[in-house]
Amino acid sequence: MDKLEQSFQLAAEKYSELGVDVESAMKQLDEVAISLHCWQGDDVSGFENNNVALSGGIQATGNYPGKARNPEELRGDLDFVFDLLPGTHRLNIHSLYAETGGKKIERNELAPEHFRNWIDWANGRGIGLDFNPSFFSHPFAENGTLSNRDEAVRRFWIEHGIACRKISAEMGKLTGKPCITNFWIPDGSKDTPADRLAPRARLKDSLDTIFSEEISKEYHLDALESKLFGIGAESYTVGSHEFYMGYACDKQKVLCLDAGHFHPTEVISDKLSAALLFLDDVLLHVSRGVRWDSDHVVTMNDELLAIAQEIVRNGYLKRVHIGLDYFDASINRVAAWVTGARNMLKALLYAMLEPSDKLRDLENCGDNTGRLVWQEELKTMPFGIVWDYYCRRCNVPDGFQALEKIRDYERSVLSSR
Ligand code: RNT
Ligand code: ZN
Repeated sequence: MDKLEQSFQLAAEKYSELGVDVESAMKQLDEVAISLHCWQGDDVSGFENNNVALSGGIQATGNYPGKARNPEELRGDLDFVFDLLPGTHRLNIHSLYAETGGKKIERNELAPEHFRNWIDWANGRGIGLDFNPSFFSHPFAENGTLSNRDEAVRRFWIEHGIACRKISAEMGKLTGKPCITNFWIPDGSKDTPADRLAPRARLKDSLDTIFSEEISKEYHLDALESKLFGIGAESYTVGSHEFYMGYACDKQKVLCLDAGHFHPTEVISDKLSAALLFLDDVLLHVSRGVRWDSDHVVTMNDELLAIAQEIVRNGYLKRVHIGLDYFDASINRVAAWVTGARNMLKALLYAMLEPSDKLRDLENCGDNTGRLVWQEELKTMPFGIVWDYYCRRCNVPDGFQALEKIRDYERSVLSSR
C-alpha cells in the first residue's frame, strides 16, 4: 500500500463514521457526463473564416499563444483535455464550428454533413454531442436576430434555428445519445427601449415557428438560455429569465441556466429546486461571473459547491444536464478547460460525500445549531485525498501532475502555432 492508498483508507473511515460510503460516491461520479464547450479552445472564433468579430455582447480577452486555428487542432486539444478528465464526458459544439470544405455555406443552409467530422470524432471516443445555433458574429445579427423587426432578417435566423435542430437530431441518432440544442439569443438594447414588448412577442413567435416540427426526445432536446445583460446591450435583453422560464414551462422545453447571467448576488443553485418543480429538465452553463463578465474559468467556489449540492441532494443527476461555458484567452486554453471541468467533477464528488440525510434530520428536528456545526465541520473532511484517489483509479493524473502534462503539451504542440 503506498501513501495515497493509506491516506485514502483513513479518509474512507472518517467518512464512514459520518455514515458516508465513499465507494458508492465514486461510483455515482463515474456516471456523470459533463458537456465541455468547444469554444474555450479558440476564443469563440469558429471556422467560418469571414473575419467577422465576436459579437452578441460577449468578449474573449487576452492573447495567450497557442489558440486552435482549425478543426484538427481543436480536436487535438480536446483529445488532450478529455484524457486528463476522470470519466466519460460530452462535447458541446456551436454551429460556427461547421466544416464546409472551404465552401461558403450560409447559416440557414447548414446541414448534418457539415458536422460529419465532429460526429465521427465523437463516435471514435464514444461520447455524446450537444449543439447550439449561433445567433451572433454575423452581419445579419447587428440589430437583433429572432426578434428583429425586419421580417427577412428574422426569417434567415428562423431558418438557421430549424437547420440546427435537424443537425442536432442527426447528432443524436448517429451518436446514440440525445443531443441538447441550446438557443441563446443575444438580442437586446444598449439604452432604454421605448417598446419592451414587441421584440419579445416577435422572439416568441420566431421560436414557435422554429419548434413547430416535433423531434423525438430520443435524439434531440431544445434548451433556452436567458441573460440579464451583455456588452452593448446593458439596458434590455429580449430573452430575459422570465421570458424563458415562462416559455420553457409553457412548451415543456429545457431551461438553460447560465451561472453568469444573473444579478451578481443572484445564484443559479437556488433556482434548481424551483424550476424543477415545473420542468422535466434543466441545462446548466456552469460559468463564473466576475463583475461585467459572465464567462470566467470555473473555480471551486461556494456557488459551484452549492450547485453540485443541489443536484446531488435532490437526486437531479438525470434531470440536470451539466455543461460548461467560459472562455479565457489570457491563460493556457487547455489548462482553462481542464481546470474548470475538473472543478465541476470535484464539486460533485464533494457533494456526493455529504451526509445529506443527517443535515436534513437536524433541520427537521429544529436543531439549527447542529446543522450549522455539521455544515462547517464537513468543510475540513479529507476530501482532497478521496479526489486524488479517484483520479488515480480513473487512470488520470492528479491536478499538479496534470499541470506538468499541460506544460509539456504547450512546449511540444501549442508553442509551434
Ligand atoms: C453568452 C452565453 C452563451 C455563449 C455561448 C458561446 O453569454 O452564455 O451560452 O457563451 O453560446
Ligand atoms: Zn451560456
